[in-house]
Amino acid sequence: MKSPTVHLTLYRHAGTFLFLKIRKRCEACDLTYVVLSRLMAEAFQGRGVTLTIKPWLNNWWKPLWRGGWHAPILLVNGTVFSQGVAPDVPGLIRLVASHLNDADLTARAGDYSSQPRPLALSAEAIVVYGSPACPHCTRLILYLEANDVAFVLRDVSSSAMAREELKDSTGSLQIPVLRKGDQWISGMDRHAVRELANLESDCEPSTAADSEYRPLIVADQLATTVEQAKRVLRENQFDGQTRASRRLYPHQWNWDTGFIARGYLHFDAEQAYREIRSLFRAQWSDGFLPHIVFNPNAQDHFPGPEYWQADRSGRVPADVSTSGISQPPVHATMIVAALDLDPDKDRALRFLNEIYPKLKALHDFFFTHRDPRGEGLVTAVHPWETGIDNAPLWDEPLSRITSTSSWSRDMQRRYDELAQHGERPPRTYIAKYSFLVENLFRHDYDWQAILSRHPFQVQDILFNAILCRAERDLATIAAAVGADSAPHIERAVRIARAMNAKLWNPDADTYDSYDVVADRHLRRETIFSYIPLYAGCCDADKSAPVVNRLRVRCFCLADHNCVAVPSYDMCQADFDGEFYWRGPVWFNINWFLAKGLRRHDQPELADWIEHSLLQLAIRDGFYEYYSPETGSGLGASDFSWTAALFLDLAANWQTSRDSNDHESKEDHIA
Ligand code: 9WN
Repeated sequence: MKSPTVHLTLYRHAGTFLFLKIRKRCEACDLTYVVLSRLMAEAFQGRGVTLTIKPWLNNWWKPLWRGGWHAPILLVNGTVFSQGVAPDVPGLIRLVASHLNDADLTARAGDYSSQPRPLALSAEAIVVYGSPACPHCTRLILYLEANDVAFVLRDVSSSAMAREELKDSTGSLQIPVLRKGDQWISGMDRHAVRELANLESDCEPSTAADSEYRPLIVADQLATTVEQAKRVLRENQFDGQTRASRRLYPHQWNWDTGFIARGYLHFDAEQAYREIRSLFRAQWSDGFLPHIVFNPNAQDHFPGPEYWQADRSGRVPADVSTSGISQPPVHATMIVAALDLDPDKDRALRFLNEIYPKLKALHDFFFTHRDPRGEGLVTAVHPWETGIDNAPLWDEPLSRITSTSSWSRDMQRRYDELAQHGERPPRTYIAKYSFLVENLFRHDYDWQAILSRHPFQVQDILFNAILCRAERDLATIAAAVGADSAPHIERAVRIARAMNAKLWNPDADTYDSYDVVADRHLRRETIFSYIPLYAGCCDADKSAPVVNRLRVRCFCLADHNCVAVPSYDMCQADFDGEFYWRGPVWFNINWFLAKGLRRHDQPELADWIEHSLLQLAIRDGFYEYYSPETGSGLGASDFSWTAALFLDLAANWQTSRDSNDHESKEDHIA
């Protein structure tokens, strides 16, 4: 007989509908999430209870016809259990137990009933309102412990009394809250915490990181989010290809497609190959791969093909519209995994055989046309070409451009319509971006002429590290399809040598990008300096100092103050956790970093990053990027590469859990 199942569905006050987007935090929703996560990991564990979390605005009509209109809405087997407030925990346990006919579970409801009020506390006592399943609470608690601050913990997920106190003192249910007498602060704001707890101020590099700490991943929630990730990829398809995002980026983007293909390899290898094929269909005759392949049937995008005037190059394939700059070549690295992930090995080999010459032509292009002095380093000609558009690294080279351009107004309009204020580069930057594009098409995309006078030319550390890794992976592909792998290995060695000589900064113990026009290093404390770890291209004597520096700078590694690794050092005065590539957490960069740390014998740090990413998506969905301090999703929602890389991380998490289970079973037998 099939054992009974209870389906819990939570609609959080989040999501988008048409042009509406919810951005306001809903504390009752956060609390409900925390309560349910905890129950799934404890009382409901192994009892046939499933939990699905959905953004309410995308689905508002579904709970409505069951009588639910006020998020958070919790349905138990399709019937509204609670709405507008966090659920009554013992009542929920009893209801689930009655559906399951589980007397043992009914008895456990008592474990979650109200706790007595704490004894009268002195005005100096510190009280934390939180719950073990809330990541920011855990961060706050560990932070207080690390700083030897004594406190009383009131768990609002198990105690209705604690919830009342919280509501009385702060007027809301948002957690964590740290209270001292009648002062309180909400959230994990370590500056405010230090002030309230009378600790000396810090914005010190975080040496107190606890490498043992990993966010909790609940297998059922992970499984549900995996299905959501697949759905996001499918729903982002248009005319057979996956758009970077439905509204903000409604065409096919270059490095996005690489990441997206990696995600599809986990459940639809045929689609992974279709994505890569479609991108390379737009490859120019010199091997160049454009950063956008425009779909004429998709919605307008600014700047569209008419602004790029790519046809002036005379090298664009017939019937395709493209931009005129490229992006970091992640494709060989993403698709080499077909050899392991595609269950149909012949099909994988057939595809790799087909794509190998195109990948080779792309890598050849970079060395033939973008390395004019034969240094072994590729030069990018536009900030968009690096993929990290407004990284602080580009401020200095862009400061040379003073011209204005006609399109800044249109571009600004697109950002105003589609993105939130303060999350995108300002108009002054856009004018510079457009000036650079105009300079490219005025030279008919003649790279030699461009490189002799273009004002923006950078040897980007991220781009070159990615190419170094990609050459190694292309060597693997070459070997698999019976081609010569030696030239790729040689080229990887050449890039590595150049990176370790020219881009190494001995004073900082890490790598810089290089301003070719000014002939000097671009030293800013960005996370991109550490990506050579991932490429496996660091000299043997350099990797340990790089890891060491990463640990002691303000990148929050395994630190409870952050949700994952920010893109810019948080101690920098111009760090901005909401501003695109100048602070937020990005999935792809964290994915690279975790791989790099694993490669360099730092499995705990790599686990921390990967678990943090999984938890971010489980909790908030698949955003373009996230605030490192609050974890809130920013930029485009349902962003394709976040969903795709989530699938890759989830599969790895499952594999390593299975192998741990297997090992522990073997230990037991032994
Ligand atoms: C310009 C599509 C792309 C990413 C880039 C990211 C952003 C475009 C933009 O979106 O750039 O290419 O309009 O801001 O910076 O990495 O490929 O997701």
